[in-house]
Amino acid sequence: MSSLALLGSAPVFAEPLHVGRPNLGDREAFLRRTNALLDRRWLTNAGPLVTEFESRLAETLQVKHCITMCNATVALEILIRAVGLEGEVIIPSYTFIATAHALQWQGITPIFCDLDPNTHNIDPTKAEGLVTAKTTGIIGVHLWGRACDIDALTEIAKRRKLTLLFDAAHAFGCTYRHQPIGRFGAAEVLSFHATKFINAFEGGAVVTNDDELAAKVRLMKNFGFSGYDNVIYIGTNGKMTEVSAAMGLSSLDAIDDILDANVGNYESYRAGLADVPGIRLLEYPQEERNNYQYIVLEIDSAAAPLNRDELIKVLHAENILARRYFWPGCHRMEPYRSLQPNAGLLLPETESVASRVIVLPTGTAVNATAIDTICKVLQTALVHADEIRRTLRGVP
Ligand code: T4K
Repeated sequence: MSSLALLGSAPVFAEPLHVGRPNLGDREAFLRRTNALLDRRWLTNAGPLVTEFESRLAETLQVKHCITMCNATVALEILIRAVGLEGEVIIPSYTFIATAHALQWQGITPIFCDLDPNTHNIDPTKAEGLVTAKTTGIIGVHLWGRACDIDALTEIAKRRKLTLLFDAAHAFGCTYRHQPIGRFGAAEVLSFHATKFINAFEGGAVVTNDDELAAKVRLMKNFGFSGYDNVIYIGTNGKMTEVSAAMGLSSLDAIDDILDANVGNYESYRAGLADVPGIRLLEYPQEERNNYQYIVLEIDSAAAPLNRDELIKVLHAENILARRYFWPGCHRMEPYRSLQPNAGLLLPETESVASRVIVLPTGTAVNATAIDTICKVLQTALVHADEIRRTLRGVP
């Protein structure tokens, strides 16, 4: 480590180290596909690369239908509409804001459910407690690629006659009971945003085994067109472009390399943070597959001499742009904060976890040397906690 700013001198990294730096996949394969699509002059609207991407995704996930979209948010919006959700839908508050917005955008009220602190996922028992006469569905989110308690949610949804969907934006390549995520509930939604495990610049998909639902979603993402000049359903424009599919396919080609890099990075963080008091690296169940796309720390303020927000300031001063995902929880963001000002009263675990989490850089853009430095920054910060706290408070 050449220098350690600890809020003072030059940062330890000259250039910012971002969370979510894209995995570029096989660059040559991407350029070959891009040249070919330019030669074909077929740029979007169900082109051959989108078709190939869809069938490779369906094959990988062992699911009958994969309908790609321009991003996961639009995929969620379309799916929510296609299954006919209305009234109230139960979701975790601890998720990216898109899960909530996809409902509110269409006049459906997201009802925020607390999480299970052991998994960071929606707590099924608490979800059932939120069901009212207006509830039409539950959307579970497989946060950090760790599956929700799908069995419990499925049982509740069946008994209470609710539609169950999953936001699987984090969970491509992950399993539940050894089966690929993508086949559960009525349908699941994937994200191929630039920051995701597999990326298509921007992209998403609805995956399902339901033939009728798949046909409806496919119509809805293309204005409801069924052949030339024939619109048979209300729809929007949710299509993925060919260049996105080229990137998605090249990402898929490189999936083993990306996973190796993520797992290697995870092990480096584990070794570097093993003996650091108050810092716990979130674990992924060994019996399931995960894509290790998120390095999640929980800071225990009782055991660590600096709290989460103080550590974030130290990391940022060193050009390590760690994130506080998904702080402060959807219920504390607009419009939900104004519409449901008391929602937090039912979300103690969400509030607690959201105040403890730090997400660190990983992926193919990060190497073991950089991770070693990041871990040393955290260790050193905790050793110098008193000085740092004084500096942060502006006390000489
Ligand atoms: N559901 C869940 C559970 C989700 O997490 C998400 C998205 C969605 C639904 C919706 O999926 P999409 O509609 O996006 O397909 C980022 C991503 O934009 C978002 O896709 C992702 N979740 C979320 C967890 O992270 P922000 O607001 O943090 O983005 P931003 O601009 O701060 O970028 C994140 C980091 O990545 C920065 O450190 C910079 C770095 N970055 C980003 C891009 C785009 C790069 O280094 N290069 C890049 O090209 O949301």
